[in-house]
Amino acid sequence: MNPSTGRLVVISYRLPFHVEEGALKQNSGGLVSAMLSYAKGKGDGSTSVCKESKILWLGVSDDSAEDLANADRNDDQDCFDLVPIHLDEEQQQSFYEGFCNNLIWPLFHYFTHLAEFSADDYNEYKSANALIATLVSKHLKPGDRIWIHDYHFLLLPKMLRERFSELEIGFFLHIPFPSYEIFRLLPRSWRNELLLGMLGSDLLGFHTFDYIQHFSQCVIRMVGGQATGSWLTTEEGSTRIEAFPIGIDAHAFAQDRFSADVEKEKEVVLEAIDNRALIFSVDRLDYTKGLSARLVAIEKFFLKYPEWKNKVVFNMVVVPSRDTISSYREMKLEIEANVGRINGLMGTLDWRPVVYQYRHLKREEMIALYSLSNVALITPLRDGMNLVAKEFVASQPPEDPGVLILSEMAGTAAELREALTINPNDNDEIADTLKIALEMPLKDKKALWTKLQDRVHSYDVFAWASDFLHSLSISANIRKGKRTTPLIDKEIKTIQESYVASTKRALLLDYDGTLVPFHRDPEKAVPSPQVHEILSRLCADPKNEIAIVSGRNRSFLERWFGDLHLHLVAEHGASQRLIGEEWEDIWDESDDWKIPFREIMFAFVQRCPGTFIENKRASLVWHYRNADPLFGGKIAKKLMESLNGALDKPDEFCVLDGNHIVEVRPKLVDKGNAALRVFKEFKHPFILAIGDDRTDEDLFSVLPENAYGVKVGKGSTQAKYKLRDPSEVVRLLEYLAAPQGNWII
Ligand code: GDG
Repeated sequence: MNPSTGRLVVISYRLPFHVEEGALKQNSGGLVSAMLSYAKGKGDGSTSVCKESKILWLGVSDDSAEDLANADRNDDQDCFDLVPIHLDEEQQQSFYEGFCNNLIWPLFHYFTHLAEFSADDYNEYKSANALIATLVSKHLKPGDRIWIHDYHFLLLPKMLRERFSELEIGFFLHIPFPSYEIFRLLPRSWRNELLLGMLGSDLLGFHTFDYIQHFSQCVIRMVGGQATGSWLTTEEGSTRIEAFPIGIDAHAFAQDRFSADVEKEKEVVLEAIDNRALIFSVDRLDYTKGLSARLVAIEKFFLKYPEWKNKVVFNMVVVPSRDTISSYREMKLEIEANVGRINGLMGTLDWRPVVYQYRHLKREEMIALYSLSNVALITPLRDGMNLVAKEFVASQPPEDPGVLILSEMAGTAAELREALTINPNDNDEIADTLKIALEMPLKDKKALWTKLQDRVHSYDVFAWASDFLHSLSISANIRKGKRTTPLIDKEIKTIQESYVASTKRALLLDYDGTLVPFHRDPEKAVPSPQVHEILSRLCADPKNEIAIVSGRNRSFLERWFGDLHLHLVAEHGASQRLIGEEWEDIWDESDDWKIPFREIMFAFVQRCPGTFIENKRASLVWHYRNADPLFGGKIAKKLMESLNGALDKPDEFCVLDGNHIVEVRPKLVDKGNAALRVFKEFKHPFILAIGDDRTDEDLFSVLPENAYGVKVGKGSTQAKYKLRDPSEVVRLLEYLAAPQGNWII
C-alpha cells in the first residue's frame, strides 16, 4: 500500500453514535468521548483530524448503514463515516457476552473466580474477529492507518497483517493487561493465539508501564519473544510496546463548568446538600468498581468519625449496566441493601448519609456534581485507567478545589501522583483518608490540585491520540525496516536475471534447515537425489563457484557431497576442503582452552535448570532454550559477564550470545570468516548466500552490498530476503539451474 491518504480507520466494539428519531446520538463510554474530542480538535481548528479526510469508524450497531448515513448530524459528527457491524444473536451471545464479558473482562481485572472458559465462546470470538477482518478489508484504501481498540479484537491485528503486510496497524488496550500468573490461566493455544494476534500490530499501546511489563513477560515466556528496548520480537516480526495513559478533553470540562445548563444543575445540587460537604462517585454497575466495599468504608467513616455526621453527604451514582444478568442484579441488590442499612442506621429526618442514584446522568449534571464535590471517592478494585478521576480534577474551581481519593488499583493512580491513594480493600484507610481530605487546609488542597490539573491538561486526550498516532507512523516505518518478507515473484525474477547476466557467480549454501529440512535424528537429514542432482548441474556450470558452509563434520559432508565440484566448509569453518584440494584443519588446537569456560558454564547449569553445555570441536555452547525464558535470559547476561571476565586472550576467542545460547569460540571459526577465507574478496558480480539460523548471520554480515542474502524461515535476520522453507530453496536453485522454469510460490 502506498501512504497516500493517511485516512484514520478506527475499529472499536461499539460505534460512537446510534440513530434516534432520525438524528445521530452519541453513545456513552470513555473511548467514545476521547475519540470524539480528538476528532473535533482543540477548538482552534489546528488539530482537527477530519479536515483532510473523514475518520472511518467500524463498530457494532443495531442501525443500518443507510440509516446511519442519512441521519441528521452536526459538524462534529460529520467528521465520521460510520460502518455498522451486524452480529447475529448467537455471535452476540457467544463472542461478546461469552468470551469478552464472561472471560476476558473478569480475568484481565483479576476476578479469576468469575472467568468462564468455554471453547465454543473462543471459537465464536475467532469467527467474529475474522468476520470483522473481512469487513474492514472491504473498506480499506491505500495508505489507511488502522487503530483497533480493546479486548474485543485481540486477534484482529494479525488477521489484518496477514492480508495487508504494509498496513499501519495500531492497537490500544483500554483495560489492564494482567500479570503472567493470571494470563497463564487461559488454555495454551488460546493465550498464544491472543498474544500473537496482538503482535500483528506495529504499535501496541497500554495505559501504564505495569501493563507493558505484564504483556512483555507473557510474550517472552509463552511465545518465545525477545525484548529489546520498546520492541518485542517474535517469529512473526517486531512490535513496539508503549504506555499512553488516556486523557480527557480537560479544557472542555474546565470551561463547561460555567455553562448555563451546568449552573442550573448546580443550584439543584446545592439545595439538596444544604450547606453540607459533598462526596461523589459515579461508576457503571460492575464488580470491578468496588461499589459495596465503598459503602462499607463510608459506614466505617461515620462510625469512626461521628463528628462528621450530618455534615457530609455521599452521592453515589451507579450507571445501569448489564442488569438483566443475575450476578449484576445481585450486585445491585447488595448495593441497595448497604445503602438502606447505612441510611437506616445513621440517617435523620433531614439528613441521608448516602444519596444513591441508579441512573445515567446528563453531562451537565456530571459536571455540576464534579465541580461542587469536596471529595471524589474513586475506589475500583481494578481499573484500566479511570477517566472519572481526571474529569473530576478538570472540573474543580481553582479557588477551592476538591480532593481526589483514588484506588491504587486504578491505572490513573500511576499518573495522578498527587491524589490521596488508598487500598480499596482497606476500610480503615479509606475512612481515615476521607477525614484527611475533608479537613485538608485550603493551601494544601490547592497545592495538590494544581499539580493534578497540570497533568490532566498537559497530557489530555489530544496529546494521547496524537502521541499514539505519531508513534504508530514511526513504529510502522521501523517495523518495515526490521521485516524481511518472503521473496516475491518480482524479486525471484531479478535474482534470476542477475544470475544469467553474470559471468562469475558465488553461491554459499548452508545445509541443515536450508538444503534439507530438520529431522529428529540428524543422521537421517540427508540430501534428496533431487538436491544432489540440482547441485551437480549448478557445479557443472564453469561460471559458478559453490560452497556448502555447514556445522556438520567433514565426514558427513564428504559422504554426501564429496563427489561434487564445490568447496566444503565443515563445523562452521573449523575445517575446509577447497575445490580440487584436500581437507585442511583451520582450527586444530587441543581442547585445553575450554577448561576455565566449561567450569564457569557448569556452575550456571547448576543454577539454572533446563540448561546444558554442548561441547563442539571448536567451541563450547551453553543452551538455555528449555529454561524459564526470563530467568534464562537474566542468567545468560551474567554468564556472558563471567565468561568475558575469564577471557585472557580476547584477540583469539570471543563470547557470543545467540538464539537462546551463549557460546565461546575461537574468532577464526565462524561462517563469515570461513566464507571470506574461501571466496577471498567476493569479487563475483553475482553472490547468493542462503542459510537459516544464527550461525548464518555471521555469513550474511560479511556479504558485500550487491549480494543476495536469503534467510530461510521466520525470525529476524540481516539477510535482505527470506524463503519459507528448504523446499523453496530447492525450487530457487532449480530455477537458477534451469532458468526456463516457472516460479510459483
Ligand atoms: C474503559 C476502561 C478506561 C459515566 N457515567 C456517566 C458518564 N460516564 C462517562 C464518564 C467517563 C466514562 O463514562 C467512564 O470512564 P471510564 O474510565 O470508566 O471508561 P470506560 O469506557 O467505561 O472503560 C477504563 C477507559 O476505558 C478509557 O480507556 O479508563 O479503565 O475500563 O468519561 O464521564 N457520562 C455521562 N453520564 C453518566 O452517567 N454523561
